[in-house]
Amino acid sequence: MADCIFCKIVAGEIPSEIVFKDDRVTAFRDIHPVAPTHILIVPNKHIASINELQPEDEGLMGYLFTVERKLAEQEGIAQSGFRSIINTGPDSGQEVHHLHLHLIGGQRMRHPMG
Ligand code: DGP
Repeated sequence: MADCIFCKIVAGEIPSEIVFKDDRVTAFRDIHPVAPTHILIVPNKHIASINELQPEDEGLMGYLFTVERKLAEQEGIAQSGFRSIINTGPDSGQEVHHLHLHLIGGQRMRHPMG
């Protein structure tokens, strides 16, 4: 997608601190971290949000979480715990319309549901 900032990061056209990359996904540090570890894991192919997922994306979505587990171990937060967030649409506050999994950890967080 020509105007997608995360497609440009995947393509290496915009600099970012990439922590993992292969033929299916790219993971890089969030530009505005909310915790000591804040990594975004994105599919290399453009998918705007969960609303646009197709049946053939099932394996890819599972793989995003496999990469997240490895990165949590790499960051040393697998045992202390971490939060996984995927925002979808206006009410969630989704700002970038390229599906991304937030891996957030390294500090104690308040429960998000009140
Ligand atoms: P969301 O609200 O779920 O769409 O989160 C978008 C996240 O993307 C937000 O935490 C900030 C991050 N972000 C936006 N632009 C850039 C960028 O150019 N580089 C990096 N590394 N992160 C970005």
